Amino acid sequence: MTDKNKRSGSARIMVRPALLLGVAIMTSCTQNTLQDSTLTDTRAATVQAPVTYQIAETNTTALASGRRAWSTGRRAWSTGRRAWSTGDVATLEDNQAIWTQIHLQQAQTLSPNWGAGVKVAVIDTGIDLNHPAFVGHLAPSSDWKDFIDGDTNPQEVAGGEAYGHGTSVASIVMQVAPRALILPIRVLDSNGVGDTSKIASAIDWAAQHGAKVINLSLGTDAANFDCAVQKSVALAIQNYGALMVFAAGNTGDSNINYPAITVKSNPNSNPAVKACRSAPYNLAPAMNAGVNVASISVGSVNSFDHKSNFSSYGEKLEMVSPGEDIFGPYPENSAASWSGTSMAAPLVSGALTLALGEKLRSGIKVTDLPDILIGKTDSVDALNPGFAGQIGNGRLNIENFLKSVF
Ligand SMILES: [Ca+2]
Ligand SMILES: [Ca+2]
Repeated sequence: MTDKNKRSGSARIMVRPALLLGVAIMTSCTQNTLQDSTLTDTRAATVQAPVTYQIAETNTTALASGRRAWSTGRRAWSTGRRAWSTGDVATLEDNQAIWTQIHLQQAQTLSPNWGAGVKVAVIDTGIDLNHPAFVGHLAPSSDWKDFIDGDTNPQEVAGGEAYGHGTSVASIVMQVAPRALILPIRVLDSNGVGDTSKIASAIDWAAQHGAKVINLSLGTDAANFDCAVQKSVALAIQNYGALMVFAAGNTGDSNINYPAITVKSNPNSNPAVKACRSAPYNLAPAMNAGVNVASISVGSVNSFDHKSNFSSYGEKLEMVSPGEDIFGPYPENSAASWSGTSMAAPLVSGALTLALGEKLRSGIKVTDLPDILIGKTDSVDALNPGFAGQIGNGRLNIENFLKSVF
């Protein structure tokens, strides 16, 4: 691990969620000697019992499939240090190597509005609404939603290994685009488990409440393709002009998760999508036409541009972004770093948000942004000889992206 970890005297908590449906989560936790009495993450270290995902049997119709999805991040370590007494979140120096890697400083100079006023939906475990890091950074509370509890308070709930996941994801968007308005929507419980019918509803909600970027750091096995989610994605794009960013998944193999697996090529050629044309979805081909264009799938690399061991990959992956040891707020006024394609995706969401906060060059439409962003990545194939052609067009370079759209 990093020097930073040693310096902090942190608990190092390795969480390795299984990523196949019906397979138990195996968590492997190692804990260093605690030197910081403010550590607030001891609960996570106690989550060691295997949790079995089960397909819900009660709802067998496709509309309420009961299929489960899960978050794709894993906590690498958490410092337990207290931070953010100021009520603001800066672009944290702890992540400086990553900022250099993705040219963030130059990008933020190019986009002085820093994403001001752009709503970014974080469809996740909720966030810690009380964390001072989010003060002044959230969409109005009338936009908030919790599809797990069925209420309007998407506060993260302690007790599972995914506790803090949404807080991390939201903060990564904010660190790239500090004036974005985060719209928190809770669809995963504290174990990072959710139901795709809720995820479909969450996408609808996000679009209807003005989210221009929708981040989904979650996914399910590609075999669990879901017409309800597919239709929600299509409608968010076609009817509301939203852009979508999907984490590729942490399988470490070529099994890219759904929905990420669907967004590189025209979905109308996908047999699973064709099945959504009939009732009750009636997902017409025209509705699908722009889904791939307005969506991005994101895998993970480390700070040396080597593919992360955990990152899913394959010919259908569009790009990669740093996703290891990304530092940010953790619930209860604390801080942590996380690793996962869950962390790679919100860097891309933040990049889109920076673009949306500015006037685009004449002739460039919002729906052009994702493919321009993908096209302006830096190829890292040469650094990943075993994965050439399997890790998308390259690694995020926000400066090059923004230079092409302003
Ligand atoms: Ca709630
Ligand atoms: Ca795409």
